[in-house]
Amino acid sequence: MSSMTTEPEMSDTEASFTPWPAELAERYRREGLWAGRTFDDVLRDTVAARPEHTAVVDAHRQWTYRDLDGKVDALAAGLADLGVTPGQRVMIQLPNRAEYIQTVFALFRLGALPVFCLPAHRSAELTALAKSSAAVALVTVDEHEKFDHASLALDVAGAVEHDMQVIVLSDSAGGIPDGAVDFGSLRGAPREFARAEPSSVAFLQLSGGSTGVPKLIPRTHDDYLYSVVRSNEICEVTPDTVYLAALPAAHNFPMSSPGILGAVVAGGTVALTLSPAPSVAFAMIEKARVTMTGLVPPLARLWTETAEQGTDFDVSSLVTVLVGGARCPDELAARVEPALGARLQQVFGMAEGLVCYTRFDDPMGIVTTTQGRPMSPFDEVRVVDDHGDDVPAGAEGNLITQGPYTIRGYYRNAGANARSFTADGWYRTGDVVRFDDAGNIIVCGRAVDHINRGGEKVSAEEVEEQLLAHPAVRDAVVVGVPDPYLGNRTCAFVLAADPAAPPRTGTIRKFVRERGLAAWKVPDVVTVLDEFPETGVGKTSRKDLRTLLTANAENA
Ligand code: AMP
Ligand code: DBH
Repeated sequence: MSSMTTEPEMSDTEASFTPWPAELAERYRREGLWAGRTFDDVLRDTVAARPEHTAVVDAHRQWTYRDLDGKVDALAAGLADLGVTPGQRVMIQLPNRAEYIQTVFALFRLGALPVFCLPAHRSAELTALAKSSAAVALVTVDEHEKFDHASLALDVAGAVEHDMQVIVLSDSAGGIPDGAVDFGSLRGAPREFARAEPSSVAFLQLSGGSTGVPKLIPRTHDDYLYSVVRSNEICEVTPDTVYLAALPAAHNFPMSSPGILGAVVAGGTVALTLSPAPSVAFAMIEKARVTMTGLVPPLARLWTETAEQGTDFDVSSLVTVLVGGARCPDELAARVEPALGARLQQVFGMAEGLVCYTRFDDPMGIVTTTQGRPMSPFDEVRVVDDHGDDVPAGAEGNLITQGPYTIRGYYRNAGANARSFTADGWYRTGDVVRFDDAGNIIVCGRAVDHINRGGEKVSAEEVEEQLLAHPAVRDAVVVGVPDPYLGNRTCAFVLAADPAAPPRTGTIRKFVRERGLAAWKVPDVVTVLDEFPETGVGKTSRKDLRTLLTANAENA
Protein backbone atom coordinates (compact mmCIF):
# COMPACT_ATOMS: atom_id res chain seq x y z
CA MET A 1 0.00 0.00 0.00
CA SER A 2 1.44 3.32 -1.00
CA SER A 3 -0.68 5.49 1.26
CA MET A 4 -0.74 4.98 5.00
CA THR A 5 -3.42 6.89 6.79
CA THR A 6 -4.15 7.41 10.45
CA GLU A 7 -7.89 7.27 9.80
CA PRO A 8 -9.40 3.82 10.15
CA GLU A 9 -10.55 2.43 6.81
CA MET A 10 -14.26 2.99 6.45
CA SER A 11 -16.70 1.28 4.19
CA ASP A 12 -19.29 3.40 2.40
CA THR A 13 -21.94 2.59 4.94
CA GLU A 14 -19.76 4.01 7.68
CA ALA A 15 -18.48 7.11 5.90
CA SER A 16 -18.74 9.91 8.41
CA PHE A 17 -17.91 12.61 5.90
CA THR A 18 -18.21 12.76 2.12
CA PRO A 19 -15.63 15.21 0.75
CA TRP A 20 -16.26 17.70 -2.04
CA PRO A 21 -14.75 16.71 -5.39
CA ALA A 22 -11.10 17.80 -5.37
CA GLU A 23 -11.49 20.40 -8.12
CA LEU A 24 -14.39 22.11 -6.31
CA ALA A 25 -12.54 22.08 -3.00
CA GLU A 26 -9.51 23.57 -4.68
CA ARG A 27 -11.66 26.28 -6.26
CA TYR A 28 -13.39 27.18 -2.99
CA ARG A 29 -9.97 27.56 -1.36
CA ARG A 30 -8.45 29.48 -4.24
CA GLU A 31 -11.38 31.91 -4.24
CA GLY A 32 -10.91 32.46 -0.51
CA LEU A 33 -14.31 31.05 0.47
CA TRP A 34 -12.76 28.36 2.63
CA ALA A 35 -10.45 30.53 4.63
CA GLY A 36 -8.67 27.90 6.69
CA ARG A 37 -9.99 29.11 10.05
CA THR A 38 -11.73 27.23 12.82
CA PHE A 39 -14.54 28.34 15.12
CA ASP A 40 -12.07 28.48 17.96
CA ASP A 41 -9.85 30.80 15.87
CA VAL A 42 -12.88 33.03 15.36
CA LEU A 43 -13.66 33.25 19.06
CA ARG A 44 -10.02 33.95 19.92
CA ASP A 45 -9.85 36.71 17.31
CA THR A 46 -12.98 38.37 18.64
CA VAL A 47 -11.76 38.07 22.22
CA ALA A 48 -8.49 39.73 21.19
CA ALA A 49 -10.24 42.48 19.26
CA ARG A 50 -13.04 43.33 21.69
CA PRO A 51 -12.38 41.80 25.11
CA GLU A 52 -14.69 44.14 27.01
CA HIS A 53 -17.58 44.04 24.55
CA THR A 54 -20.68 42.16 25.70
CA ALA A 55 -20.61 38.71 24.14
CA VAL A 56 -23.63 37.04 25.72
CA VAL A 57 -26.77 38.21 27.55
CA ASP A 58 -29.55 36.08 28.92
CA ALA A 59 -32.19 36.59 31.60
CA HIS A 60 -29.61 36.21 34.38
CA ARG A 61 -26.16 36.69 32.93
CA GLN A 62 -24.11 39.15 30.98
CA TRP A 63 -20.61 38.14 29.88
CA THR A 64 -17.95 40.07 28.02
CA TYR A 65 -15.83 38.29 25.44
CA ARG A 66 -13.08 38.05 28.04
CA ASP A 67 -15.55 36.40 30.47
CA LEU A 68 -16.74 34.01 27.79
CA ASP A 69 -13.19 33.08 26.82
CA GLY A 70 -12.31 32.25 30.42
CA LYS A 71 -15.43 30.15 30.88
CA VAL A 72 -14.76 28.33 27.61
CA ASP A 73 -11.18 27.60 28.71
CA ALA A 74 -12.30 26.21 32.06
CA LEU A 75 -15.10 24.08 30.62
CA ALA A 76 -12.91 22.70 27.80
CA ALA A 77 -10.38 21.63 30.42
CA GLY A 78 -13.13 20.20 32.64
CA LEU A 79 -14.50 18.15 29.76
CA ALA A 80 -11.00 16.92 28.93
CA ASP A 81 -10.52 15.91 32.57
CA LEU A 82 -13.76 13.96 32.33
CA GLY A 83 -12.21 12.03 29.45
CA VAL A 84 -13.65 13.75 26.40
CA THR A 85 -11.09 13.74 23.58
CA PRO A 86 -10.81 15.49 20.20
CA GLY A 87 -13.06 14.03 17.52
CA GLN A 88 -15.53 12.51 19.99
CA ARG A 89 -19.17 13.51 19.77
CA VAL A 90 -21.01 15.26 22.60
CA MET A 91 -24.76 15.82 22.46
CA ILE A 92 -26.07 19.17 23.66
CA GLN A 93 -29.67 19.59 24.75
CA LEU A 94 -29.78 22.97 26.44
CA PRO A 95 -32.38 25.71 26.49
CA ASN A 96 -31.46 29.19 25.26
CA ARG A 97 -29.15 30.34 28.01
CA ALA A 98 -25.60 31.64 28.20
CA GLU A 99 -24.07 28.25 29.03
CA TYR A 100 -25.23 26.96 25.66
CA ILE A 101 -22.75 29.32 23.96
CA GLN A 102 -20.05 28.41 26.49
CA THR A 103 -20.56 24.68 25.88
CA VAL A 104 -20.47 24.92 22.09
CA PHE A 105 -17.25 26.92 22.10
CA ALA A 106 -15.68 24.73 24.80
CA LEU A 107 -16.25 21.70 22.57
CA PHE A 108 -14.77 23.60 19.62
CA ARG A 109 -11.73 24.51 21.71
CA LEU A 110 -11.29 20.94 22.80
CA GLY A 111 -11.86 19.66 19.26
CA ALA A 112 -14.85 17.51 20.22
CA LEU A 113 -17.93 17.62 17.99
CA PRO A 114 -21.20 19.05 19.32
CA VAL A 115 -24.34 17.16 18.24
CA PHE A 116 -27.07 19.80 18.20
CA CYS A 117 -30.21 18.38 19.82
CA LEU A 118 -33.34 20.45 20.42
CA PRO A 119 -34.97 20.92 23.85
CA ALA A 120 -38.17 19.38 22.47
CA HIS A 121 -36.47 16.09 21.59
CA ARG A 122 -37.54 13.16 23.74
CA SER A 123 -36.30 9.61 24.22
CA ALA A 124 -37.08 8.39 20.69
CA GLU A 125 -34.97 11.09 19.05
CA LEU A 126 -32.22 11.31 21.67
CA THR A 127 -31.68 7.56 21.83
CA ALA A 128 -31.48 7.30 18.06
CA LEU A 129 -29.02 10.20 17.94
CA ALA A 130 -26.92 8.83 20.80
CA LYS A 131 -26.60 5.57 18.89
CA SER A 132 -25.93 7.02 15.46
CA SER A 133 -23.37 9.54 16.73
CA ALA A 134 -21.91 7.19 19.37
CA ALA A 135 -21.82 10.27 21.62
CA VAL A 136 -19.65 9.96 24.73
CA ALA A 137 -21.64 12.56 26.67
CA LEU A 138 -24.93 14.40 26.73
CA VAL A 139 -25.02 17.90 28.20
CA THR A 140 -28.46 18.86 29.43
CA VAL A 141 -30.33 20.89 32.04
CA ASP A 142 -32.15 19.59 35.11
CA GLU A 143 -35.50 21.02 34.14
CA HIS A 144 -36.94 23.13 31.37
CA GLU A 145 -40.61 23.98 30.83
CA LYS A 146 -41.53 21.67 33.70
CA PHE A 147 -39.88 18.71 32.00
CA ASP A 148 -37.24 16.61 33.77
CA HIS A 149 -34.40 16.58 31.23
CA ALA A 150 -31.90 15.01 33.62
CA SER A 151 -34.01 11.84 33.99
CA LEU A 152 -34.55 11.73 30.24
CA ALA A 153 -30.78 11.94 29.67
CA LEU A 154 -30.08 9.19 32.19
CA ASP A 155 -32.69 6.98 30.51
CA VAL A 156 -31.06 7.60 27.14
CA ALA A 157 -27.62 6.78 28.54
CA GLY A 158 -29.07 3.56 29.92
CA ALA A 159 -30.61 2.64 26.59
CA VAL A 160 -27.42 2.79 24.53
CA GLU A 161 -24.81 0.08 24.56
CA HIS A 162 -21.75 2.30 24.75
CA ASP A 163 -20.73 4.44 27.75
CA MET A 164 -22.27 7.87 27.74
CA GLN A 165 -21.84 10.43 30.50
CA VAL A 166 -24.73 12.65 31.47
CA ILE A 167 -23.76 16.23 32.36
CA VAL A 168 -26.46 18.29 34.04
CA LEU A 169 -26.63 22.05 34.39
CA SER A 170 -28.68 23.07 37.40
CA ASP A 171 -29.31 26.33 39.23
CA SER A 172 -30.49 24.60 42.38
CA ALA A 173 -28.57 22.61 44.94
CA GLY A 174 -29.75 19.02 44.64
CA GLY A 175 -30.58 19.42 40.95
CA ILE A 176 -27.95 16.87 39.95
CA PRO A 177 -29.31 13.31 40.13
CA ASP A 178 -27.18 10.28 41.01
CA GLY A 179 -25.24 9.06 38.03
CA ALA A 180 -24.92 12.51 36.46
CA VAL A 181 -21.98 14.91 36.39
CA ASP A 182 -22.52 18.45 37.67
CA PHE A 183 -21.91 20.90 34.82
CA GLY A 184 -20.77 23.42 37.43
CA SER A 185 -17.99 21.09 38.57
CA LEU A 186 -16.41 20.97 35.11
CA ARG A 187 -13.78 23.62 35.67
CA GLY A 188 -10.25 22.60 34.84
CA ALA A 189 -6.99 24.50 34.70
CA PRO A 190 -6.77 26.09 31.24
CA ARG A 191 -4.46 24.29 28.86
CA GLU A 192 -3.53 24.17 25.22
CA PHE A 193 -5.39 21.85 22.89
CA ALA A 194 -4.26 20.89 19.42
CA ARG A 195 -5.86 23.17 16.86
CA ALA A 196 -8.57 21.47 14.78
CA GLU A 197 -7.99 21.07 11.06
CA PRO A 198 -10.19 23.72 9.32
CA SER A 199 -11.23 21.18 6.69
CA SER A 200 -12.38 18.72 9.35
CA VAL A 201 -15.91 18.21 10.65
CA ALA A 202 -16.68 20.78 13.37
CA PHE A 203 -20.05 19.45 14.53
CA LEU A 204 -23.08 17.41 13.60
CA GLN A 205 -26.20 19.39 12.77
CA LEU A 206 -29.61 17.70 12.52
CA SER A 207 -31.93 17.44 9.59
CA GLY A 208 -35.65 17.88 10.07
CA GLY A 209 -35.78 14.91 7.81
CA SER A 210 -38.48 13.03 5.98
CA THR A 211 -37.63 9.54 7.16
CA GLY A 212 -37.63 7.86 10.55
CA VAL A 213 -34.66 9.08 12.53
CA PRO A 214 -33.22 12.61 12.36
CA LYS A 215 -30.19 12.47 10.09
CA LEU A 216 -26.78 13.77 11.18
CA ILE A 217 -25.20 16.44 9.04
CA PRO A 218 -21.42 16.77 9.19
CA ARG A 219 -20.33 20.41 8.70
CA THR A 220 -16.71 21.46 8.45
CA HIS A 221 -15.17 24.62 9.93
CA ASP A 222 -14.31 25.82 6.42
CA ASP A 223 -17.70 25.37 4.83
CA TYR A 224 -19.85 26.52 7.75
CA LEU A 225 -17.71 29.51 8.56
CA TYR A 226 -18.00 30.61 4.95
CA SER A 227 -21.80 30.39 5.20
CA VAL A 228 -21.71 32.54 8.33
CA VAL A 229 -19.29 35.14 6.93
CA ARG A 230 -21.33 35.41 3.73
CA SER A 231 -24.56 35.68 5.76
CA ASN A 232 -23.00 38.51 7.75
CA GLU A 233 -22.27 40.43 4.54
CA ILE A 234 -25.79 40.04 3.23
CA CYS A 235 -27.53 40.66 6.55
CA GLU A 236 -25.16 43.55 7.40
CA VAL A 237 -23.99 42.13 10.71
CA THR A 238 -21.49 44.44 12.44
CA PRO A 239 -19.90 44.75 15.88
CA ASP A 240 -22.99 46.76 16.87
CA THR A 241 -25.34 43.89 16.05
CA VAL A 242 -27.22 42.36 18.95
CA TYR A 243 -28.68 39.09 17.68
CA LEU A 244 -31.53 37.55 19.67
CA ALA A 245 -31.77 33.76 19.63
CA ALA A 246 -35.54 33.42 19.95
CA LEU A 247 -35.80 30.04 18.21
CA PRO A 248 -34.06 27.07 19.84
CA ALA A 249 -30.39 28.04 19.63
CA ALA A 250 -29.21 24.71 18.22
CA HIS A 251 -31.37 25.03 15.12
CA ASN A 252 -29.42 25.85 11.99
CA PHE A 253 -31.36 29.08 11.38
CA PRO A 254 -30.60 30.93 14.67
CA MET A 255 -27.15 29.38 14.70
CA SER A 256 -25.95 30.54 11.31
CA SER A 257 -28.37 32.67 9.33
CA PRO A 258 -26.59 34.86 10.39
CA GLY A 259 -27.47 33.94 13.93
CA ILE A 260 -25.40 33.36 17.01
CA LEU A 261 -22.25 32.50 15.10
CA GLY A 262 -22.68 35.51 12.84
CA ALA A 263 -22.73 37.75 15.89
CA VAL A 264 -19.60 36.13 17.35
CA VAL A 265 -17.72 36.31 14.03
CA ALA A 266 -18.55 40.01 13.73
CA GLY A 267 -17.74 40.72 17.37
CA GLY A 268 -21.34 41.61 18.15
CA THR A 269 -23.58 40.41 20.99
CA VAL A 270 -25.71 37.30 21.37
CA ALA A 271 -28.89 37.67 23.43
CA LEU A 272 -30.86 34.58 24.35
CA THR A 273 -34.44 34.19 25.48
CA LEU A 274 -35.83 31.06 27.13
CA SER A 275 -39.17 31.69 25.49
CA PRO A 276 -40.03 33.34 22.17
CA ALA A 277 -43.41 34.49 23.56
CA PRO A 278 -43.73 38.27 23.11
CA SER A 279 -44.13 38.83 26.87
CA VAL A 280 -40.67 37.32 27.45
CA ALA A 281 -38.81 37.99 24.20
CA PHE A 282 -39.88 41.64 23.93
CA ALA A 283 -38.52 42.23 27.43
CA MET A 284 -35.14 40.91 26.25
CA ILE A 285 -35.26 43.08 23.13
CA GLU A 286 -35.78 46.11 25.36
CA LYS A 287 -33.12 45.10 27.88
CA ALA A 288 -30.35 44.12 25.42
CA ARG A 289 -31.31 46.64 22.70
CA VAL A 290 -31.65 43.76 20.24
CA THR A 291 -31.14 44.75 16.60
CA MET A 292 -31.71 41.47 14.77
CA THR A 293 -33.56 38.19 15.19
CA GLY A 294 -34.88 35.22 13.23
CA LEU A 295 -38.41 33.83 13.48
CA VAL A 296 -40.49 31.06 11.95
CA PRO A 297 -43.74 32.29 10.36
CA PRO A 298 -46.11 31.40 13.25
CA LEU A 299 -43.90 33.38 15.64
CA ALA A 300 -43.60 36.24 13.19
CA ARG A 301 -47.40 36.31 13.15
CA LEU A 302 -47.64 36.30 16.94
CA TRP A 303 -45.06 39.11 17.28
CA THR A 304 -46.70 41.10 14.49
CA GLU A 305 -50.17 40.78 15.99
CA THR A 306 -48.89 41.67 19.44
CA ALA A 307 -47.12 44.75 18.11
CA GLU A 308 -50.16 45.75 16.03
CA GLN A 309 -52.26 45.67 19.17
CA GLY A 310 -49.69 47.78 21.00
CA THR A 311 -47.02 46.67 23.43
CA ASP A 312 -45.56 48.44 26.44
CA PHE A 313 -42.11 47.09 25.64
CA ASP A 314 -39.71 49.22 23.66
CA VAL A 315 -38.76 47.17 20.61
CA SER A 316 -37.57 50.16 18.61
CA SER A 317 -33.97 48.88 18.59
CA LEU A 318 -34.97 46.15 16.09
CA VAL A 319 -33.49 46.77 12.66
CA THR A 320 -33.90 43.42 10.91
CA VAL A 321 -36.30 40.52 11.39
CA LEU A 322 -35.52 37.40 9.40
CA VAL A 323 -38.40 35.05 8.71
CA GLY A 324 -37.86 31.52 7.45
CA GLY A 325 -37.99 27.82 8.20
CA ALA A 326 -41.33 27.52 6.47
CA ARG A 327 -43.14 29.44 3.75
CA CYS A 328 -44.11 32.88 5.06
CA PRO A 329 -47.56 33.81 3.75
CA ASP A 330 -47.33 36.95 1.56
CA GLU A 331 -50.06 38.60 3.60
CA LEU A 332 -48.08 38.17 6.83
CA ALA A 333 -44.81 39.25 5.19
CA ALA A 334 -46.40 42.57 4.27
CA ARG A 335 -47.38 43.25 7.89
CA VAL A 336 -44.08 42.49 9.63
CA GLU A 337 -42.24 45.69 8.81
CA PRO A 338 -45.03 48.18 9.62
CA ALA A 339 -45.85 46.38 12.88
CA LEU A 340 -42.36 45.75 14.24
CA GLY A 341 -40.66 48.78 12.75
CA ALA A 342 -37.87 46.56 11.41
CA ARG A 343 -37.02 45.50 7.89
CA LEU A 344 -38.15 42.02 6.87
CA GLN A 345 -35.68 39.62 5.36
CA GLN A 346 -36.95 36.26 4.13
CA VAL A 347 -34.59 33.33 4.45
CA PHE A 348 -35.00 29.91 2.91
CA GLY A 349 -32.38 27.55 4.23
CA MET A 350 -31.57 24.04 5.27
CA ALA A 351 -29.16 22.48 7.72
CA GLU A 352 -27.66 20.55 4.81
CA GLY A 353 -26.38 23.80 3.34
CA LEU A 354 -27.97 26.13 0.79
CA VAL A 355 -29.32 29.37 2.26
CA CYS A 356 -31.24 31.97 0.23
CA TYR A 357 -31.98 35.52 1.38
CA THR A 358 -33.97 38.43 0.07
CA ARG A 359 -31.69 41.46 -0.16
CA PHE A 360 -32.11 44.83 1.54
CA ASP A 361 -32.19 46.64 -1.80
CA ASP A 362 -34.91 44.38 -3.21
CA PRO A 363 -38.24 46.11 -3.90
CA MET A 364 -40.77 45.48 -1.13
CA GLY A 365 -42.86 43.32 -3.45
CA ILE A 366 -39.95 40.90 -3.87
CA VAL A 367 -39.23 40.77 -0.14
CA THR A 368 -42.84 39.94 0.71
CA THR A 369 -43.49 37.34 -2.00
CA THR A 370 -40.25 35.45 -2.60
CA GLN A 371 -37.77 33.50 -0.54
CA GLY A 372 -34.80 35.33 -2.03
CA ARG A 373 -31.82 33.94 -3.89
CA PRO A 374 -28.78 31.86 -3.00
CA MET A 375 -26.36 33.77 -0.82
CA SER A 376 -23.21 32.72 -2.64
CA PRO A 377 -22.27 33.27 -6.29
CA PHE A 378 -20.76 29.80 -5.97
CA ASP A 379 -24.08 28.15 -5.08
CA GLU A 380 -25.32 26.08 -8.00
CA VAL A 381 -29.06 25.50 -8.14
CA ARG A 382 -31.16 23.60 -10.64
CA VAL A 383 -34.88 22.94 -10.91
CA VAL A 384 -35.49 19.48 -12.33
CA ASP A 385 -38.40 17.16 -13.08
CA ASP A 386 -38.79 13.70 -11.60
CA HIS A 387 -36.36 12.27 -14.18
CA GLY A 388 -33.67 14.77 -13.24
CA ASP A 389 -34.06 16.88 -16.38
CA ASP A 390 -34.12 20.66 -16.11
CA VAL A 391 -37.61 22.16 -16.34
CA PRO A 392 -38.26 25.19 -18.60
CA ALA A 393 -37.30 28.55 -17.07
CA GLY A 394 -39.90 29.68 -14.54
CA ALA A 395 -41.59 26.28 -14.25
CA GLU A 396 -42.06 24.45 -10.96
CA GLY A 397 -39.81 21.52 -10.16
CA ASN A 398 -37.50 19.85 -7.67
CA LEU A 399 -34.68 21.98 -6.32
CA ILE A 400 -31.24 20.38 -6.34
CA THR A 401 -28.04 22.14 -5.34
CA GLN A 402 -24.32 21.93 -4.77
CA GLY A 403 -21.92 24.54 -3.52
CA PRO A 404 -19.25 25.64 -1.08
CA TYR A 405 -21.32 24.99 2.05
CA THR A 406 -23.74 22.25 0.97
CA ILE A 407 -22.88 18.80 2.23
CA ARG A 408 -22.14 15.91 -0.13
CA GLY A 409 -23.43 13.22 2.25
CA TYR A 410 -24.93 12.55 5.67
CA TYR A 411 -22.98 11.13 8.60
CA ARG A 412 -22.76 7.35 8.38
CA ASN A 413 -25.95 6.90 6.43
CA ALA A 414 -25.48 5.25 3.04
CA GLY A 415 -29.21 4.67 2.64
CA ALA A 416 -30.10 8.33 3.05
CA ASN A 417 -27.18 9.34 0.85
CA ALA A 418 -28.46 7.19 -1.99
CA ARG A 419 -31.88 8.87 -1.73
CA SER A 420 -30.86 12.44 -1.04
CA PHE A 421 -27.93 12.99 -3.40
CA THR A 422 -27.63 12.60 -7.16
CA ALA A 423 -24.94 10.33 -8.54
CA ASP A 424 -22.69 13.38 -9.02
CA GLY A 425 -23.27 14.61 -5.49
CA TRP A 426 -25.93 17.31 -5.79
CA TYR A 427 -28.23 17.54 -2.77
CA ARG A 428 -31.89 16.87 -3.50
CA THR A 429 -33.57 19.40 -1.21
CA GLY A 430 -37.00 17.76 -1.49
CA ASP A 431 -38.45 21.25 -2.06
CA VAL A 432 -40.63 22.11 -5.03
CA VAL A 433 -39.76 25.63 -6.19
CA ARG A 434 -39.83 27.98 -9.14
CA PHE A 435 -37.67 30.96 -10.08
CA ASP A 436 -39.12 34.36 -10.92
CA ASP A 437 -37.63 36.42 -13.77
CA ALA A 438 -35.12 38.08 -11.45
CA GLY A 439 -33.83 34.75 -10.15
CA ASN A 440 -35.66 34.76 -6.86
CA ILE A 441 -36.88 31.45 -5.50
CA ILE A 442 -40.50 30.90 -4.64
CA VAL A 443 -41.06 27.80 -2.53
CA CYS A 444 -44.19 26.03 -3.78
CA GLY A 445 -44.19 22.92 -1.62
CA ARG A 446 -42.48 19.65 -0.84
CA ALA A 447 -41.95 16.66 -3.09
CA VAL A 448 -40.69 14.48 -0.31
CA ASP A 449 -43.36 13.69 2.24
CA HIS A 450 -42.38 15.70 5.18
CA ILE A 451 -44.73 18.05 6.87
CA ASN A 452 -43.56 21.53 7.73
CA ARG A 453 -45.42 22.43 10.90
CA GLY A 454 -44.52 26.08 11.45
CA GLY A 455 -40.85 25.43 10.73
CA GLU A 456 -40.63 22.18 12.70
CA LYS A 457 -40.32 19.31 10.27
CA VAL A 458 -42.39 16.18 10.85
CA SER A 459 -41.58 12.95 9.10
CA ALA A 460 -44.82 11.18 8.18
CA GLU A 461 -42.96 7.86 8.25
CA GLU A 462 -41.61 8.40 11.74
CA VAL A 463 -45.05 9.19 13.19
CA GLU A 464 -46.69 6.32 11.26
CA GLU A 465 -44.18 3.92 12.80
CA GLN A 466 -45.12 5.07 16.29
CA LEU A 467 -48.85 4.80 15.56
CA LEU A 468 -48.40 1.24 14.28
CA ALA A 469 -46.94 0.28 17.64
CA HIS A 470 -50.38 0.81 19.24
CA PRO A 471 -52.08 -2.57 19.63
CA ALA A 472 -55.47 -1.21 18.54
CA VAL A 473 -54.04 0.24 15.31
CA ARG A 474 -53.90 -1.94 12.18
CA ASP A 475 -52.60 0.67 9.75
CA ALA A 476 -51.72 4.36 9.82
CA VAL A 477 -51.12 7.19 7.38
CA VAL A 478 -49.97 10.66 8.38
CA VAL A 479 -50.45 13.68 6.15
CA GLY A 480 -50.10 17.43 6.45
CA VAL A 481 -53.08 19.65 5.72
CA PRO A 482 -53.02 23.41 5.29
CA ASP A 483 -53.37 25.42 8.46
CA PRO A 484 -53.64 29.21 8.51
CA TYR A 485 -51.38 29.55 11.54
CA LEU A 486 -48.85 26.72 11.27
CA GLY A 487 -48.73 26.36 7.49
CA ASN A 488 -49.37 22.66 7.98
CA ARG A 489 -51.16 20.64 10.60
CA THR A 490 -50.40 16.95 11.13
CA CYS A 491 -53.32 14.59 10.62
CA ALA A 492 -53.18 10.89 11.31
CA PHE A 493 -55.61 8.38 9.84
CA VAL A 494 -55.71 4.99 11.46
CA LEU A 495 -57.53 1.74 10.84
CA ALA A 496 -58.71 -0.05 13.96
CA ALA A 497 -57.35 -3.54 14.58
CA ASP A 498 -60.84 -4.43 15.75
CA PRO A 499 -63.44 -2.30 13.92
CA ALA A 500 -65.97 -3.17 16.62
CA ALA A 501 -63.73 -1.51 19.21
CA PRO A 502 -62.06 1.47 17.57
CA PRO A 503 -59.38 3.21 19.69
CA ARG A 504 -60.20 6.62 21.15
CA THR A 505 -58.36 9.40 19.36
CA GLY A 506 -57.22 11.03 22.61
CA THR A 507 -55.68 7.75 23.69
CA ILE A 508 -53.72 7.55 20.48
CA ARG A 509 -52.27 11.04 20.81
CA LYS A 510 -51.30 10.30 24.41
CA PHE A 511 -49.74 7.02 23.30
CA VAL A 512 -47.55 8.74 20.72
CA ARG A 513 -46.46 11.35 23.25
CA GLU A 514 -45.58 8.67 25.78
CA ARG A 515 -43.54 6.77 23.20
CA GLY A 516 -41.04 9.57 23.62
CA LEU A 517 -41.57 11.68 20.52
CA ALA A 518 -41.01 15.43 20.47
CA ALA A 519 -44.33 17.13 21.18
CA TRP A 520 -44.46 18.86 17.79
CA LYS A 521 -44.71 15.45 16.11
CA VAL A 522 -47.81 14.31 18.01
CA PRO A 523 -50.63 14.39 15.42
CA ASP A 524 -52.87 17.43 15.79
CA VAL A 525 -55.85 15.40 14.61
CA VAL A 526 -56.46 11.65 14.65
CA THR A 527 -59.25 10.13 12.59
CA VAL A 528 -60.23 6.48 12.77
CA LEU A 529 -61.43 5.11 9.42
CA ASP A 530 -62.93 1.82 8.23
CA GLU A 531 -60.71 1.78 5.18
CA PHE A 532 -58.21 4.00 3.34
CA PRO A 533 -58.96 5.46 -0.07
CA GLU A 534 -56.66 3.88 -2.61
CA THR A 535 -54.89 5.11 -5.72
CA GLY A 536 -55.13 3.28 -9.03
CA VAL A 537 -52.20 1.06 -8.07
CA GLY A 538 -53.64 0.09 -4.73
CA LYS A 539 -51.44 2.46 -2.78
CA THR A 540 -52.99 4.57 -0.07
CA SER A 541 -53.48 8.00 -1.51
CA ARG A 542 -52.27 10.80 0.72
CA LYS A 543 -53.93 13.26 -1.61
CA ASP A 544 -57.34 11.59 -1.16
CA LEU A 545 -56.86 11.58 2.57
CA ARG A 546 -56.08 15.28 2.49
CA THR A 547 -59.22 15.95 0.44
CA LEU A 548 -61.27 13.84 2.79
CA LEU A 549 -59.97 15.69 5.77
CA THR A 550 -60.54 19.12 4.28
CA ALA A 551 -64.11 18.08 3.46
CA ASN A 552 -64.64 16.80 7.00
CA ALA A 553 -63.24 20.00 8.45
CA GLU A 554 -65.59 22.09 6.30
CA ASN A 555 -68.58 20.01 7.36
CA ALA A 556 -67.66 20.17 11.01
P1 AMP B 1 -34.19 21.19 7.78
O1 AMP B 1 -33.98 19.96 6.95
O2 AMP B 1 -34.81 20.91 9.09
O3 AMP B 1 -32.97 22.00 7.88
O4 AMP B 1 -35.28 22.06 7.02
C1 AMP B 1 -35.02 22.65 5.79
C2 AMP B 1 -36.30 22.76 5.02
O5 AMP B 1 -37.14 23.76 5.62
C3 AMP B 1 -36.16 23.22 3.60
O6 AMP B 1 -35.74 22.19 2.75
C4 AMP B 1 -37.56 23.70 3.32
O7 AMP B 1 -38.43 22.61 3.09
C5 AMP B 1 -37.98 24.33 4.63
N1 AMP B 1 -37.80 25.79 4.62
C6 AMP B 1 -36.82 26.50 5.23
N2 AMP B 1 -37.00 27.83 5.02
C7 AMP B 1 -38.10 27.97 4.26
C8 AMP B 1 -38.80 29.09 3.70
N3 AMP B 1 -38.39 30.35 3.91
N4 AMP B 1 -39.90 28.84 2.95
C9 AMP B 1 -40.33 27.57 2.74
N5 AMP B 1 -39.72 26.48 3.25
C10 AMP B 1 -38.62 26.67 4.01
O1 DBH C 1 -35.49 25.52 8.12
C1 DBH C 1 -34.24 25.56 8.13
O2 DBH C 1 -33.54 24.57 8.29
C2 DBH C 1 -33.57 26.90 7.95
C3 DBH C 1 -34.33 28.05 7.77
C4 DBH C 1 -33.71 29.28 7.61
C5 DBH C 1 -32.19 26.99 7.96
O3 DBH C 1 -31.44 25.87 8.12
C6 DBH C 1 -31.56 28.23 7.79
C7 DBH C 1 -32.33 29.38 7.63
O4 DBH C 1 -30.20 28.28 7.80
